[in-house]
Amino acid sequence: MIKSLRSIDTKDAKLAMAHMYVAFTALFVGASAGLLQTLERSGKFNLPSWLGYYQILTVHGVVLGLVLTTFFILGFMLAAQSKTAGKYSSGERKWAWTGFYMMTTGVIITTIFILLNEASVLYTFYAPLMAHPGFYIGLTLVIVGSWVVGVAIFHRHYRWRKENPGERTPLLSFMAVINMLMWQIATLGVAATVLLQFIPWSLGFTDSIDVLVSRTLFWYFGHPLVYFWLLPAYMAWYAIIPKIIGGKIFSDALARLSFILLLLFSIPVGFHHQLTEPGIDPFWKYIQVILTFLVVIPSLMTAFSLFATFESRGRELGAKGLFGWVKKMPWKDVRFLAPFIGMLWFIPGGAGGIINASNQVNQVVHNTIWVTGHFHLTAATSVMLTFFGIAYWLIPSLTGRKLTAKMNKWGIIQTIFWSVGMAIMSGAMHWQGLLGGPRRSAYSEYLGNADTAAWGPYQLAQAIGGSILFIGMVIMIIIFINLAFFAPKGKEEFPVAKLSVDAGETPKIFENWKLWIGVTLALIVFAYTIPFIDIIQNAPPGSPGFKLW
Ligand code: HAS
Repeated sequence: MIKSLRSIDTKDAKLAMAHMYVAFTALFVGASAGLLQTLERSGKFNLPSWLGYYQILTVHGVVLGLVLTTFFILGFMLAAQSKTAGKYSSGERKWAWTGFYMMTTGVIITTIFILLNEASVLYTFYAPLMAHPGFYIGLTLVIVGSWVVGVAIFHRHYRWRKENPGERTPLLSFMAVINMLMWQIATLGVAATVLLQFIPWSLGFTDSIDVLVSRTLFWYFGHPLVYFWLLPAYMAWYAIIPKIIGGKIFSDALARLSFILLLLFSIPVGFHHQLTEPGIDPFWKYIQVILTFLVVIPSLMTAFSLFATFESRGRELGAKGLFGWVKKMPWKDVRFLAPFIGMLWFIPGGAGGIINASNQVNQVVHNTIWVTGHFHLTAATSVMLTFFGIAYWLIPSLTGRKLTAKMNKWGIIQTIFWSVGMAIMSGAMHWQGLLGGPRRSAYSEYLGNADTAAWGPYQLAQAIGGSILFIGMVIMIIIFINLAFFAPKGKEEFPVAKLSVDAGETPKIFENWKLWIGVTLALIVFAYTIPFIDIIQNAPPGSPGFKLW
């Protein structure tokens, strides 16, 4: 029998790869839309008459923020679980495939209505803008499909525990379960607003929509959404990077604790996106700001753990002092370089988040292009560079190919393009935002406006950065195609680190799911019940909305 060159079970590898094909197609489409946006905003380029600015902005946000991320994350988590907990049963695999097809159908439906210009409502689809019902139905399919994939992830973990009673579960499988749990609980909010408000309203069954309720339900989902993107990057930082640098996981317990804290505190914080909105009692905004500061703690724990991992490995290799490890890291290995640069960018990115969350300072930056700069550092740089770093070994290891020295070199070039492009674009966005430059606005809206000249240099810089990023995206797509179809056959390592012998015991309580789900729900009930009742009781008349189709 010929032994497979793939790093995991062949059927599981095909399942994970199916997700990757959609993810990288989304990268191409979404990043191309991004380039057009920055060019339009520079004022040097006019979009063709059949293409609207808000139309491409919707493509960009939906395709990158919802499609690329969800498909990449699910594909990666399925592969990581198959690798560390063992292959899926045929029943579990069927669940995952069903979910995949549901999500893909949903993406096609949503994309059709955006392309028809009947859903130019951006990825946040704020009421009172009303898209074609097909847009909301497509998105519902994506979300419900992801729940169905989640069933496979939960069940595989549950089966491992049954097969290995009393043993510590594989770290990556545990982390995938936490991320999926957070996603399932959080998406209940967006599912509620779409099913109970948007779909009946866009179908004409109701005359109006309660705008504040819809925004509150959206942001109940919106903040954990960004952690759903971040946690897979943390999975790689905690469990994969140590192996790539030749080291060990510093502490299993600390890694699990930080994931549990992220589950607890990432949901009851949605009001920090609504600090300037009337109709929400300031007391409850204050409570959610405090909870936001609590959710920063697991990220600081992650930074601590990463420094510990780097320093321990550095000392093993003879490094001295606090930063001696820097000289000992494998800088020429793109599997390390790309995620590491992602970590570096997360330092200013995270600091920007803390600024956003600080109620008074939020008044300065809210709805300015600073916020766009913030999430291009966090999501589009820290998270995406880590995802690229994962792709360099994951794709060949799933397809039974090798990451060649040539592709490694192209990966390093891609990391440089991405970092330089993002530094220029996101830097200009932060700066313009501090001066009050609004977000989500086309150049054509400024024409004849005194602001046109004032914002010109910043928006030109964004176009330059955006163009460099576009080249980075093209390089990434070429590398992806090479690794998926053309790289030489071989066995590429799926790097998973072992735990350091010096690490302490992992408390059993970390696997007590009833407890963590219970505390998560209790925190949500605490943070949302009273203000939500208040919002409904004191709601002004609903809005009839603006039909965009
Ligand atoms: Fe955010 C808006 C607050 C993190 C994404 N955020 C957004 C939006 C997005 C987004 C998409 O409170 C816009 C939504 C929209 O469309 O309106 N954000 C935070 C806070 C954090 C945070 C407190 N955000 C993220 C992450 C995102 C993301 C992560 C995506 C992945 N954000 C906000 C707020 C708003 C907001 C408000 C609303 C603004 C408004 O007014 O609209 C925190 O989680 C950040 C904690 C992070 C840290 C950094 C830890 C550093 C690490 C790296 C270590 C490096 C090493 C290498 C080891 C504390 C772990 C070192 C090596 C050396 C050599 C030095």
